[in-house]
Amino acid sequence: MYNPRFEKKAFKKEVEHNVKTLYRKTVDEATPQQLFQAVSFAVKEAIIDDWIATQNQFKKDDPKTVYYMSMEFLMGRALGNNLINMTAYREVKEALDEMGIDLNAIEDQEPDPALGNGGLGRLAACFLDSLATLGYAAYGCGIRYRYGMFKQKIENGYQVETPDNWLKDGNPFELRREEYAKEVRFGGNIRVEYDDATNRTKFVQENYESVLAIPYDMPIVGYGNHHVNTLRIWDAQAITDFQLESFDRGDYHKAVEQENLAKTIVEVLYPNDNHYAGKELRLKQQYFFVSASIQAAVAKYKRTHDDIHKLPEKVLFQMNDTHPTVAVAELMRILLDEEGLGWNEAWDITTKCCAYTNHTIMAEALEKWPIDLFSKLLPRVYQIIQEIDRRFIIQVREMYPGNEEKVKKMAILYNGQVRMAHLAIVAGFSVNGVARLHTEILKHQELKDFYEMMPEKFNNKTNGITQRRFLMHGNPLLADWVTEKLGTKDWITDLSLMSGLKEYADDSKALAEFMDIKYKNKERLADYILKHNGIEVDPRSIFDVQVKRLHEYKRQLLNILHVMYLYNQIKEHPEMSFYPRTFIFGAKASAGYIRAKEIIKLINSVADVVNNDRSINGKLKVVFIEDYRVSNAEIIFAAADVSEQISTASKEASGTGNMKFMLNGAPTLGTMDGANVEIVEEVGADNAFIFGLSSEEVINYENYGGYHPQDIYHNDPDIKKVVDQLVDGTYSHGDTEMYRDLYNSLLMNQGGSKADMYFILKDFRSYAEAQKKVEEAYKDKEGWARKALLNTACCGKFTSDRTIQEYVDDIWHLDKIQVEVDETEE
Ligand code: Z15
Repeated sequence: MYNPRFEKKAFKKEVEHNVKTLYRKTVDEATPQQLFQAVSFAVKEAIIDDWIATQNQFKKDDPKTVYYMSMEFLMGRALGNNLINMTAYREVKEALDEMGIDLNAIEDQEPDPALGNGGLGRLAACFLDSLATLGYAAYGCGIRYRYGMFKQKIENGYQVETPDNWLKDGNPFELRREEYAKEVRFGGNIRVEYDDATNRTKFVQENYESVLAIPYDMPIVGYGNHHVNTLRIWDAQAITDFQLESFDRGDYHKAVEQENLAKTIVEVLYPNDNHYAGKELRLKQQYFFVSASIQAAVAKYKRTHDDIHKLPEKVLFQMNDTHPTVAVAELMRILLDEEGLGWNEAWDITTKCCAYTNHTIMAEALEKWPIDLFSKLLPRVYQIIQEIDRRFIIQVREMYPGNEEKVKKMAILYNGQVRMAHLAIVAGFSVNGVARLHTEILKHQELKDFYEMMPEKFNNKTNGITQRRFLMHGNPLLADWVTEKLGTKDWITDLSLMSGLKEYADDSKALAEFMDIKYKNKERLADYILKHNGIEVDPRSIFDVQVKRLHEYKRQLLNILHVMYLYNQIKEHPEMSFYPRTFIFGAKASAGYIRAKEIIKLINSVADVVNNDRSINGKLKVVFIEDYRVSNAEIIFAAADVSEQISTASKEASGTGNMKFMLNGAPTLGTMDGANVEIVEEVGADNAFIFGLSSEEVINYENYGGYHPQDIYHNDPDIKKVVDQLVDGTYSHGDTEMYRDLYNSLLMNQGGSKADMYFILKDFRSYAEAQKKVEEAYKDKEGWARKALLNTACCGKFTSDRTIQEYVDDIWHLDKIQVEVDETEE
């Protein structure tokens, strides 16, 4: 792709100009942050041209557009990614080199926009990248949190959260678009009026509070196609700035309240992943961005179309989990109350515009809002949900006469709660899971009743990741090697071509090159760890990595208990052969998730003991990487030898980290859970290390009991020893209480939860055996290289380009766009 703005001379001039006008400085005088800003504005110049061209193309072609509604977009840094997708990374790097500026250092100045927690938010970001690259019209719709995911510090082994003020220096890529502001209303009451003129009942919201939603647009650059989509994130502003003075005294108080509402609503991202906390402010956030986004989408449609009934031909709302599900009722409200449609017409439109993705079966993640809270905050929306529920229940009764059990199980409103998943399923035309196994579990367990009643709605879309960020940007050495071996760059937009690497699986020279690149990436990570943790790790050791949110079902505890077991083994049998291993962890725990935080502390305590024990000759190292986030993830995936994907089978809906490791040549050590199943299918069982209970076995134990962790504890002395070490002071300077809760969680039923509910002890032996196999396999250098290479070669399925194409073909039915630009050269 040619872009004259990236010609070295022009680009340098632009950067100099920006430093001058922004900061009254020369390039030599500017700080690294100022240079980052100046470079970013130069890149933005080029992006804006394409952005305008794309919007013009939309006007011409009038394509169907997907609105990807998500509380989270975990974008990661924009500068490097934008340069890559503009195919200008190399030129710009060289131009900056000539100015004495190191692009890598400049990139490091950019804060990670961390507007997400984990997999769900990062998936949304990968999807936007693929949508633009494939040339589809798409908006990401979300919230411009003032504070994103907290920054994690480790102090004395404990996680400490500090605020992430990511906007402090300004965000060079965003555009504030005041002219598209929308009003969003909360609370008050609904007055019912009869309008004689139209013969209709009108519903008027009164005594409400409102805020002004102001959109900020961020460009989403497609790879090499001049296509630039938009991530639209909403800021909140009080509507009453002026009213503070002009309102009559009586409303002063309300004006202040509205100020506060505006301030608090977008203040901070809730740091829960896979967990519903039921906070009122969270529901406010949901309705805030959903209402603004839907108003904007309908308004945009109406600017060029006059028949609202045809909305579904041009507009699709994809709901990323239940978080934005209030969208279905909001769209109904707009169609009924503002467009004046009747119920049936409005329902017909809504059910053709809305689709829902389910990302979890974890019970504690299900959103069930208390009706009193919900109806007070969103009185009109609640009325509409009541009517949706009433009509749905009639249908259920028709289909299952006399079966009131069904009604109870399936109702949207039940037991004083609004069940958001049921609302999404009833009002959407599509329900999809995120990996084959997950979708099967939805159909046959969690959402069985709905699947039986409306099987046509259910479909699977196995997740994917973008190779542009996680190979091209994160692992340039391997990216170049792949291009050289395949003799083409086309894998950048067609990852299935990676299978061409299979022909090198038995080519010693290629295998050596592959592992040499891995080694260099391990050195890069070792430098990072030394700089950030002060721990020296040996890049010749096996880098065994588990990076993801800290959650009990993901079983970081199993991993660290196994490290404790290995340490015991080495101590007990000093002569035993043992291949040096570095266990690397990275994980944030939700601020209120006490047990997760205990696990972080345990990992750090084990690290302290093991890393400082001279007697084991550095055979074992444990590293907890602080503040795991998109930017350091890119470095970590590139350097991994082993990908730990060890969730309790059935619990991880898909996982996407697993795919990033695979892409970078790290075999999976994992359970048959989520997308691991499909990874093994692609790469072959010989090139993965699978262990543990199957999802069926887990579900059977959960339904019928029969698992007694105490038996394992008493019968397996090695297991007993590590479990006891939680409470004998080994890792706590003699404190026997520090890890008592973890100990209890493994052996005792507690309140609602069963002893070892994630089957850690049950899977321990088979995990240890799989780990032993990893070690044996790694000792065979070429054998390992072959496995590693085949993982990269077989990852084609897991590109988000494939996932998005499936969404387009089966659910969205979007039209492809070809952005026309005049390329003066070429
Ligand atoms: C989240 O990150 C995921 C699911 C959720 O319901 C919430 Cl609230 C957050 C994750 C899944 O745990 C993970 O398995 C999946 O790969 C990811 O969403 C994207 O689908």
